[in-house]
Amino acid sequence: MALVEVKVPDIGDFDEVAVIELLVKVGDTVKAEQSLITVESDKASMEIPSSTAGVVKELRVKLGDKVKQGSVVLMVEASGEVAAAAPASVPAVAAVSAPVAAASVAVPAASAPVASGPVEVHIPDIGDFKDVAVIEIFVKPGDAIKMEQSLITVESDKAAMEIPSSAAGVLKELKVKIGDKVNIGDLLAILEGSVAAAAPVAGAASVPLPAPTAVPAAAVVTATVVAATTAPAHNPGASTLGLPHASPSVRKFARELGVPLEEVKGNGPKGRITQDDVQSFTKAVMAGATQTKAQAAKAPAGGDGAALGLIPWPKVDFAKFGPIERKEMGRIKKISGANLLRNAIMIPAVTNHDDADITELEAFRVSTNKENEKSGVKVTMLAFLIKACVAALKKYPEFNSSLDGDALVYKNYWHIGFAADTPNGLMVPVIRDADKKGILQISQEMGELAKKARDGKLSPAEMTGATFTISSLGGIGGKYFTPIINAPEVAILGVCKSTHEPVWDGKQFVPRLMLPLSLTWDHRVIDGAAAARFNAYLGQILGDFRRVLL
Ligand code: CAO
Repeated sequence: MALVEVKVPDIGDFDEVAVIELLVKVGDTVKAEQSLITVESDKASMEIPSSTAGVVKELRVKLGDKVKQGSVVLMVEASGEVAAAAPASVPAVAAVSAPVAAASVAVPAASAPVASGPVEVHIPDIGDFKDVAVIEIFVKPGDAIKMEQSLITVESDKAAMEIPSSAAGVLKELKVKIGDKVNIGDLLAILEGSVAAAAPVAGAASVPLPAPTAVPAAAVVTATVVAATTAPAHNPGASTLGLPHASPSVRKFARELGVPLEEVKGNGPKGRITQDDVQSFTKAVMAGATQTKAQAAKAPAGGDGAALGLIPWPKVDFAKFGPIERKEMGRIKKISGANLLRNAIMIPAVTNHDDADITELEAFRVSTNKENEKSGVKVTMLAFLIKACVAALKKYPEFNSSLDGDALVYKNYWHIGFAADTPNGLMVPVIRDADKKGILQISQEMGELAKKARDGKLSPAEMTGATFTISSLGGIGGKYFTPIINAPEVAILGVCKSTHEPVWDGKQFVPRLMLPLSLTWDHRVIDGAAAARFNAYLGQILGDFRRVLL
């Protein structure tokens, strides 16, 4: 059986296009017309199909390579079957429809006469496609349009392509809207102003479509053949390649920013990824609110320190010193570990320790629980702490803020997160609008959320949006600790077990129930004096809870 070179066909006006996907590998059996690679210009994505059936023996291109007409894509040991519409004499290739369209929308030569006044821009020859949907509009009336500037994206179930303007000028009127179906020759837009046009102008000049003869004959012949295999990447209904659903310009934009498009959620029609989606994703990554998969893979919970220029993490063969057992960490531990590491490294955090006298408050709590025994709702110190923190956050609003670049975002809501110890690791459910809730309601919600956390049933909504977090180890023990801030919050309160201590009342030592408080704060936002005041105020409230009402 003969070895056949499969080459890039006539792809119209495109000189060099980048290989963005390899759809086959060595050893694969391919059919005639099966797509082999996807190439992309800034105006269209297209697949290069095989003109022959057989077994792939060698790949001659790799991702990122630039190819053009005649470049050898791969070597196939042919089994005899060839693409139906590709005559044996034609190179073993087939052009795709997108380049046909692109070729056909080529703008007139620069030497074309210059016109002024209204100029119609029509949908050019878009190959064999009929009734293609307008899925994206890049311009609006009043915009200054350059020659060749993309005006809209159209999409069939096989390909997506941008339609460039064949003239320059100010956009007076756009004749299509999202969802419209368009065909060759349809009026797309009316421009006004100084225009380089290919046609003599008389009144409302019409910029003619490039003559069909401008399209390479071979491309016209093969377009039909390939229509069936072009760019399912842009077909949201049947994305057989699994490529993200986005227009070529959005792909290019994402590539320039290094954004992995497959990780971006599309908010456009039919889930298409828009430029805004790429921008939002980039912002979220930069703000640390999300990670790309590659970042997550590079930053295991333990971190390797390489990114900080540190010496490598010590690699020790523990088995040398005794029997060991290795267990993979759970998903939650890995995620929280990576977040804690980032927060510990990125935030210039300081911790202030203080004690609050909760003698009376504890007596009140115990009596409340006795009175409410039958209600089934148990009030713990944490519920009072949440309420007390809300009062302190209202008095010192920067503790309820977040950093956004050089600005502080003050939140006029008070959602309090509380760290919950669960079999899967640390989770932080959130009591929303704690300022509007009483102690009993907070206690009840806390009980429910803590149970959900332990059962692994918290929804994302129940774990997000906190403005401040409390981590209480009071039920377990300890004296003080240094909690890590739950970014993008700017402070966190750590609470340990209350104990009776001798306190000097001015005349004598008296036994008082003292609650150890540890407030960690972001020194970029808060200074030491403010932190000391926050703790002191919190202590006053816990010492006399009537202050919450003031
Ligand atoms: N001082 C003394 N006793 C305290 C106390 C305090 N500060 N806080 C709670 N207690 C007591 C409670 O009154 C209760 O006593 P009784 O059983 O006698 O009534 C007991 O400790 C257990 O309380 P709890 O822990 O069940 O309830 P809670 O409201 O205090 O806490 C929750 C709920 C979900 C926060 C807690 O169960 C938990 O998971 N804590 C761990 C949080 C954590 O891991 N933080 C560390 C994060 S940094 O790694």
